[in-house]
Amino acid sequence: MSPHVRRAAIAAAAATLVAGAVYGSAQAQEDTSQGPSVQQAETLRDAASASGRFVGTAVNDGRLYDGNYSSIVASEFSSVTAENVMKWDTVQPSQGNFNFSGGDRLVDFAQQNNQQVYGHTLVWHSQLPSWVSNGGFNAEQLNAVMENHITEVVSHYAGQVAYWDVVNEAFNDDGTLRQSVFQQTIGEEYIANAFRAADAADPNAKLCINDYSTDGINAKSNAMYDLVSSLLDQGVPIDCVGFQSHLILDQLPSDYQENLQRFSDLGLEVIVTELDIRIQDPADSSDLQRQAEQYQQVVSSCVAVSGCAGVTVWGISDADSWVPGTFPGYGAACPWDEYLQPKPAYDGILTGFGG
Ligand code: 9MR
Repeated sequence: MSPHVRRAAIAAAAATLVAGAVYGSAQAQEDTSQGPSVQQAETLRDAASASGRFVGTAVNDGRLYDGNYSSIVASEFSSVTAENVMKWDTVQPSQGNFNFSGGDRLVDFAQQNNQQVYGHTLVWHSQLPSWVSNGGFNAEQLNAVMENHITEVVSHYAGQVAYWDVVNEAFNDDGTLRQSVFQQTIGEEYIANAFRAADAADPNAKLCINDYSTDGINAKSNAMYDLVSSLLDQGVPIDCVGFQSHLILDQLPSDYQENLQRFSDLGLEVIVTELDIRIQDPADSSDLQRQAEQYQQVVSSCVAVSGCAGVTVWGISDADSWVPGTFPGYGAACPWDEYLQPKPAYDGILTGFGG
């Protein structure tokens, strides 16, 4: 059995356990009701679980203290991703100084709410402290720095984090490898080295490569396809490919599902890791309706692809989204509005999961 097939079998067994646990608790609640009951509205996590998928959200650490925010995260989602607090600049801001406080807070929250934790991210050119990016390390030294970071972080969370984005955003949009400090100093083998280090630190975590603008079939996703095929051929322990899916209203690639499918056909899990759909200001009701349909299409594409393990949205509320800060003139990208009221997009996701 090749390493990735072995990993996929472990993954399937773990997913069944999680789904069973969630379903089991819902059953227990129903069994205590007397006579005809008023059905509680179905949540995203119920619908996702019924389709054998997880539904996740990025969690903003600073917002977990808001009871309205945290109760939505707890009740609607079966998976959580740290929006920022598991990134290198937070976790190892200076060499050898590790800070797991934010990540530990999220893991505790997830355990209290019977949720999976999706780890984001180990090796990325952004949110990388300058002691790494401008440290003047040679190839051997930087490889050791990278592997040590991975070993410390993954072993700290071993058994608690189900998936890791091991390498994030390795490509340019034209499909060439991004000239990050890792690529420039170590060369392309930094990618395989990173996966091997993560596998050694937690053989049960599922290990992903993640990128944006790989959502349709294009030069960048073709390059990703070639890279992961070659990693599999070399026996590198890779389990999954993340498709960030930071989409623009009315620009969902028509070959979105076909693209997920071709990666799934390699025997890898595919995951929609950072879904949002931004709208040019001001969003009107027709925009919000089309946004709902496009959220639904993304989710139903995942449900239609056997290897698609789940969908994570990149934040619940328009009040906290990264979009307006990065794309001035765009917003309204999330499933809840700035007052934490569900938007039509919420129903789109629910319907996409078959709810
Ligand atoms: O949402 C994150 C935002 O709060 C940070 O300021 C930003 C810094 O780069 O990162 C955002 O999340 C990114 C994710 O980690 C990787 N893919 C793109 C996401 C949006 O920029």
